[in-house]
Amino acid sequence: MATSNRDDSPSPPTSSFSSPSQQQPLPPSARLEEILNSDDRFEELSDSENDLYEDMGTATLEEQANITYLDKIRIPIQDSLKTETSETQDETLQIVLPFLEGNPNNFPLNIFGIPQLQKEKHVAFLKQSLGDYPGAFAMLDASRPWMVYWSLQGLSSMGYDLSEYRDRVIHTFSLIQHPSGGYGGGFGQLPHLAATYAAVLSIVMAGGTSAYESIDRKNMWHFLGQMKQPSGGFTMAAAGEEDIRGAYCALVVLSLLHIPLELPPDAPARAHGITTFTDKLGSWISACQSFDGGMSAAPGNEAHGAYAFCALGCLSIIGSPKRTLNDHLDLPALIHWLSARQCSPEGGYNGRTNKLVDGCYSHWVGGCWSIVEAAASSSNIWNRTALSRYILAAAQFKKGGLIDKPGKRPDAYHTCYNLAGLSAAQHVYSYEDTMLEELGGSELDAPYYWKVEGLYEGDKVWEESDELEQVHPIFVVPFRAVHECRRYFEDMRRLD
Ligand code: FPP
Ligand code: K
Ligand code: ZN
Repeated sequence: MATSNRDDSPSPPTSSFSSPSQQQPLPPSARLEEILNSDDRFEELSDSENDLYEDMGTATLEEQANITYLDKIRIPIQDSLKTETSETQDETLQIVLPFLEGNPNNFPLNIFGIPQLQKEKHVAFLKQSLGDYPGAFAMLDASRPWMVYWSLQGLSSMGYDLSEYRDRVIHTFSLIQHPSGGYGGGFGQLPHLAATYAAVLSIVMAGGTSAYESIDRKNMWHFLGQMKQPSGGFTMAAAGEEDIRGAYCALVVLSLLHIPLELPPDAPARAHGITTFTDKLGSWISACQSFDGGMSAAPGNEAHGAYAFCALGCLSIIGSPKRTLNDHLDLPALIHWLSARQCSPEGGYNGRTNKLVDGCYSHWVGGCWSIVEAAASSSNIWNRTALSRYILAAAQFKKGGLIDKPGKRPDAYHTCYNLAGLSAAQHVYSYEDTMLEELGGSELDAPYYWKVEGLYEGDKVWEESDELEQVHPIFVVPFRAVHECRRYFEDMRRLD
């Protein structure tokens, strides 16, 4: 693979296959070298050969030739019906394959012949993303807490010490904490659960007494009380949409800050017989499971991988995953749906049925597996190797930062969630049900019984220098930050 340095552009040759007579059973690396050094790969199939493969409704010869050097990844059988969806998928494959076959970015390769994780470049990219933005970014003003969270989490996953950012984090979020509780996107903006989630996680990553004390927990309790709905779910903002992001974001904040489960007296849901934050929550999440096994934003909507993570994260805060996932979900159906999100031969995940691979789903879908494995009897039910290969080979931007797919620009969001997915692939976590039974089981303490088993020891495509830090499976920040925060608030009964 080291010899692959064809050209710098992400556009692939119009056709890259070898004729049937050349398909000798060579080891993948030798075979790849042969193909890359030969002009035959640009040869067209004869019309009759093409027709033959099209009539069969299976992978074309071209696709089958690619199989040879995409070791262990198989191309699924395709039907011959052409639609906008199938054509976009075909185009995407043509864009992605050269990055899996070769090394168009000319990155240094690891011992597996895969591009090394460009940590220095990604650190530089994220540090820059914490700086100033030109005017064209004004529309992202309400997402400022997110940009802080993605950047800090990405940096910490690469082992970068965040202490230089502590004072800035405290100052920034003190200004955008709303006087009535929760956080908005910026000074003067109304509180919103997504901004509040990103703000709290950023403060938790910064860590320390002054960071924790900057949060007004009593007002937070009131704000969250306003979001709780008679259905059992949560809205994202006052009179805003009720969806599963709200349920996950609210439970993350309630658990980390150890806020009482009892709703504040002024919570509107009380008029409907709801008295705690967890009332009817499990059954509301149940209703978000769609006919195909996936999870949707709200009952009746299309399933999406990002919502699957929110659902599993939320259920894992209200109790042990083994209990809550099996009580409230058709788990085999969800596992089936999640498995179908891993694209072949790309190796990365898409977010929903018949859509395209995208690096951010490395976390939204890839991050579901630790939780699922804690609840199901099976383990090793996802392909960590293929996902890591997509991230390292296709989702690193040449100049730093990570991306959706080749040809796209990097941003802090895709950088954070590609890295979270790679970390999830590299580490094995388990859940300590017996510890929870002995020591806890109340006040949303379920997410504090995760244990690190160690590094994944199966088929690897990463070496030591490509390894990332452990990331908490539920809170998506470092373990240490999670435990220090909850310890700080553990014995605080009073809210003021
Ligand atoms: C579709 O976008 C994306 C969605 C419907 C959901 C996005 C939500 C999240 C990524 C995160 C939610 C989580 C929290 C914690 C707030 P698209 O149509 O552009 O992408 P697609 O084609 O890949 O589906
Ligand atoms: K997308
Ligand atoms: Zn994306």
